[in-house]
Amino acid sequence: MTLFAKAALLPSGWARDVRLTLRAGTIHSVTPGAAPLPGDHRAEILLPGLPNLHSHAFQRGFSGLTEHRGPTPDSFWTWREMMYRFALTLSPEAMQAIAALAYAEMLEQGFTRVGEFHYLHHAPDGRPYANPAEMSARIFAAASETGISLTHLPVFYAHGGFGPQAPGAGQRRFLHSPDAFARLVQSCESMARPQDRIGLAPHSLRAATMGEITTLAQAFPNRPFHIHIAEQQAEVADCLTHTGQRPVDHLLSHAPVGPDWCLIHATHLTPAETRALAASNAVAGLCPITEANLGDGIFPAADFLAAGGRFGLGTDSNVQITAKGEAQMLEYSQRLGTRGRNICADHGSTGARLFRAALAGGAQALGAPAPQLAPGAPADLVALHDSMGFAMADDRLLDRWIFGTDLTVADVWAHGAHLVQQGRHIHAARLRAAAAAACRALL
Ligand code: NGQ
Ligand code: ZN
Repeated sequence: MTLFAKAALLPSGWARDVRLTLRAGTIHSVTPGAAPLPGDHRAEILLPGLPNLHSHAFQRGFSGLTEHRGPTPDSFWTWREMMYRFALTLSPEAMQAIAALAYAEMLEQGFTRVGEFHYLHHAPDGRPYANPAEMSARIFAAASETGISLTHLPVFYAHGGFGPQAPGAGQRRFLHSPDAFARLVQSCESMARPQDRIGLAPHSLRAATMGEITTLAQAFPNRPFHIHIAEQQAEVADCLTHTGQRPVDHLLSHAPVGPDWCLIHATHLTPAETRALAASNAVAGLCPITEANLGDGIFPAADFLAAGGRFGLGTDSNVQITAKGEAQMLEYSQRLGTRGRNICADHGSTGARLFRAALAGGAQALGAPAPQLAPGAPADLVALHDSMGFAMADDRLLDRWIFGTDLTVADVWAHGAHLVQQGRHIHAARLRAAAAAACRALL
């Protein structure tokens, strides 16, 4: 496959008239200042594909259906009850159909790899399926059907809360003994395509004890290691009651947190925790649209970035699937909180800072080579269309994509496959029909 782009974001910066050749899932050559050849796919603006570092694909199935309240105040915790009720209804077939739609939509938005934080493991009665890795197999099948690259993060879940408390009935599909969990990780290894990675994820400090977390980190070193943390204030208060420390402080002082780690949300941080998290070189896994939807709070982005912190972006609950929207919401939450503008910028373009940081942080968190338009890099590419046709080749393109209205995703390649054409996933109609049928049956 060969491509010609009028403007392309190379590791060295923006270039014009760039010709690329792709071979076997990787970029073979990149030539700026070239002339197009017959047969080249013609792109306007070419970017590396973004990693989506945090997804619960099944939650796509109830997008927009938790936006009403009953007689009592609604919260993260009442949302979680609804989410659990939905989770108890899902068959393996529905899981695959919903995940495939979510992954196709991610590709349509410019995400070329997904980190699937996967905890819906067992049958609705809580017993393992005949194949204990059945639900993980459905995630791999959805990734294969759509072509997105997958970092699969099977989740270790054992408890219902700090203490530890016994798990609740709504959590019965999530639970493993440490031994059964280790077997699940092994099974996942055997399902991975060459572009896939297997990490692991103790769900949270609520669902795994510090002893379980450190044992897992020792047993499975050098892989993506993700955990939800400090998302809700009630969780911070519970952690203080049980450990005398706040969640991120507690984790950083008891676990070997380093560059393989990704702390999802990490919303509630003191200034000292913010600096310590940045210094750990772990990635903060920010999911700004879900964090807004669930009423989590505002991540201290300015202080974290000033301390050299690394972050990536995730679509988490998949209530909306949009790459530019996550970056935009991150910046807008900061503006609302600080009453300033261009908070996530260094100096210069905010869009470029957000894009480059999310690219590097997302790849780090997902244990994948950083997507870049360079020979040897994975052929994960996004072509944007500019409806205004401005002849730009600079960072304003990223500002206009993320904050403006004129740039849209036209084509996407993941691992060299041309999966999105003219804004649509090549199997969009079939995948949408299958997911719609599965969801209608559940509702
Ligand atoms: C999850 N999601 O695991 O899907 C969580 C909710 C929990 C988000 N936090 C459940 N966004 O944290 O216990
Ligand atoms: Zn999550």
